[in-house]
Amino acid sequence: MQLIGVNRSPYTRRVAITLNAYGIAYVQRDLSGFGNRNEVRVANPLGRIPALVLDDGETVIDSVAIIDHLDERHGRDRALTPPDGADRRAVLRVAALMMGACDKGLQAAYERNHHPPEKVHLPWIDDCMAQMTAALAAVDAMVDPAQPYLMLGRLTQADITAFIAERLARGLKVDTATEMPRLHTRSRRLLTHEPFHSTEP
Ligand SMILES: N[C@@H](CCC(=O)N[C@@H](CS)C(=O)NCC(=O)O)C(=O)O
Repeated sequence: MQLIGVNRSPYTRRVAITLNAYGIAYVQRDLSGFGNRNEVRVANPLGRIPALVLDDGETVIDSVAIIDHLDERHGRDRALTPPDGADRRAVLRVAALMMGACDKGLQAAYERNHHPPEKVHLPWIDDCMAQMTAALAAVDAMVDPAQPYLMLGRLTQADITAFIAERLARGLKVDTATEMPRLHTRSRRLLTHEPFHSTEP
């Protein structure tokens, strides 16, 4: 199996952590959506990472579709996204909040990095960052420091997506230690676990 993408991308890292958590062997091609677009397009005509090339040559694109495939194929009774019911909805709610937070954080970064300075619209950046931090604060409020994981007493996609969103926020200069202290501490602890540690960019 081949994972296409760099772990600087939160979407790619989510997939890399998931592959590791499921104990799936893979090789990674460190390609960037912006810097290596032509190479990325071979796997994904949109030119975005991540993409996952399966052993039979089929390519799955977009982190949501990739996670869905990995859960279906490798999750069995311990899927990182529960298969149905209230548990599934609860995990998907956190994942949607955290992936939305990543989308917003990256929109803010793109506004700053992909426009000439005179065309950067600061209110848009502020609005995106406010949405990102509001979502992170909501999940921070769900963290029970006495419990090792966010829900169900075990690792789920809620933890993985909260981890990558907190790390992205930190990279975007959000002071998560002050603004989302429980999430910040939780991320630091998860980083000592192999699937998280081994995917550090
Ligand atoms: N919805 C996609 C988003 C993927 C995405 O935005 N990837 C970025 C890197 S973080 C990318 O490749 N951007 C290049 C581009 O959009 O041109 C997913 O979840 O996989």
